[in-house]
Parts: sequence; C-alpha cells; structure tokens
Amino acid sequence: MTRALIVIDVQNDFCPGGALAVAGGEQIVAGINAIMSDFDAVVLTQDWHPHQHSSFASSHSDAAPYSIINMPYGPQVLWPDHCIQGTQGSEFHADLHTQAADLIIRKGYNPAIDSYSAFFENDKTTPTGLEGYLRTRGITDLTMVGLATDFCVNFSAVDAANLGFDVTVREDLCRAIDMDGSLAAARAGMQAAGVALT
Ligand code: VGL
Ligand code: ZN
Repeated sequence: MTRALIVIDVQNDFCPGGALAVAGGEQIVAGINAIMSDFDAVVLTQDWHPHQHSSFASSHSDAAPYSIINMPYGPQVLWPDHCIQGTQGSEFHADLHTQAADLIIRKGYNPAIDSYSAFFENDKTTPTGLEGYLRTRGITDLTMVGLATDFCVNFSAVDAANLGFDVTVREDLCRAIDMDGSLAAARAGMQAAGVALT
C-alpha cells in the first residue's frame, strides 16, 4: 500500500486573525508537520478564489455572510471574502512545512463554482485533477488533516472514499467551523461513506 497525507487548506484566512477563522486552526500545524515524513507523498490543498467569487456574500446583493442560497449546482453557503488569490490570507500558515509537499493543488478558482473538495468542484462533476495524480503514483491510502473538518476536509474525504481510496481523517489534526450542527452532520456523512475517523 502506498500512502499520502492530504493537508487541507492550512491557510492564514482559516486561522485566528483570518477572514474565515476556524477556532484553534493554528493548533494543528505542528502536529501535521510532525507526521509528514511518515508518508510516501504529501499533498497540500490551497483554497484559491478570484475577487468577487460567487461563494462570497459580498458578490450577492442583500446577502449576509453564512446565509445559504441556491446555485445552479445546489445550495451554497455564502462566506466572508477569503483566500483571494495572491493575498496574505491565501498563503499557507507560516509554520507549515510547505517544502515537504510533493504537490500543491489549488481549488475554488472557477468564479461560478465553489470547490470544497480537493477532488471535485461543488457541481460534483468538474475534477481538480487530484485523483489522476494519486492514481498514477499508485497511491491507495489517504490520511486527511486540516481545515475545516465539516467543509473542505469532509467533502474531500467523502469524495475520496467514493472514488475507492482507503481514507482516514485524523480528527485531532483538524478543526471545524461547526455552523448549525454541520460538524455532527459531517461526521455522520463521513462514517456512512466508509471514512475512518481517528
Ligand atoms: C472552506 C469554506 C469556504 C474550507 C473553504 O476550507 O473548509 N470553507 N472555503
Ligand atoms: Zn473558500
């Protein structure tokens, strides 16, 4: 078996002080760095939105952050502006060992579609290319860590399990947004998809 560590969105905007701060987001960085060398491959994902991305509340008239609208591909939470390409907020946390990464995959660059998952945009069909990368490297087992447990980690883990990868989420190396029970729903969904939560 060949194992990859998938580090989801450990970026300044998801850490305290950032635009979409996840409580305790910075607490997982040292633990993630410490396990990187246990894997055959390390992949980082980077949320990477253009200005006026359709997932931003500011791109819609009369829409409050954290409200939900219907997009052509389904319901979409509207977020504060975050992870805008090239900004400080879109950079990885300064302590993350980015030099250990084999691949950095960016997502959310399509102005009209959000992309929580590292594998598919939120339309559930447009691929990011990560599946092909992992398969051509013979990788079968994925361990996922990062931010946020209930959004990007959750969607990535469920997609990976549905694609046939063996998936473990290290909950101690993730932190959640947890809006309106989203963490409990995400945990149940991941378990139903066959993701191991440890
Ligand atoms: C994320 C909301 C919007 C995440 C990204 O990384 O979980 N959440 N964009
Ligand atoms: Zn985003």
